[in-house]
Amino acid sequence: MTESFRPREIRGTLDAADLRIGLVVSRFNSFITERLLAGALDALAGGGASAQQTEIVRVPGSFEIPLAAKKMGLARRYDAIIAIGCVLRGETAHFDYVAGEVARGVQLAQMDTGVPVIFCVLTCDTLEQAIDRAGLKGGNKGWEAGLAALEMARLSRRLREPAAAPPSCSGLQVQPAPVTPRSRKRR
Ligand code: INI
Repeated sequence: MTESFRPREIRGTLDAADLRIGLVVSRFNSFITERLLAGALDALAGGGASAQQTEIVRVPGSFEIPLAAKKMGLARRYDAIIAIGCVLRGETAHFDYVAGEVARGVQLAQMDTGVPVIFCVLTCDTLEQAIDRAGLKGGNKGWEAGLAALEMARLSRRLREPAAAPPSCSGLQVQPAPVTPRSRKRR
């Protein structure tokens, strides 16, 4: 590849100015989810977000996260949404159903609404693993989610700008097809 081949890169920044961020937080395993929430808020505040730009929606358990996230996305109130939950493996297959459905549902929520939904749902075998990821040895996944939310919110805004189109397309204007009597739908 030649030195001169430097395509334009489009990235999101971590600047929270004028972004609106929603968080949907599961009460189940709140010992963990509250720590993840604190980490996420830290990251948002670090990017310059204020409390006025941020809203928290509470749901009973992780299984309820996808519906709330989808409604939040459809409401067009937020530039990004952070989904926070913690699913711990028990003795039955319940874990697999809840963990699988929340992951699938969160992905569907962002694909259906076009609003980034950051996946901050821990799926752990033990409480110790969850504690490690909620601020102990493994850092705080909530903080990582906060950064991801800012970056995806900014990136989404940039990708909506006309300037994000490749230069070769910049002069291209798509004309709507002329409406003729033949193209009109017959009733
Ligand atoms: N919800 C969780 O968020 N984490 C869990 O570990 C969990 N377990 O293990 O049961 C859990 N269950 C509740 C579930 O998310 C729903 O709230 C409930 O089934 C009602 O729909």
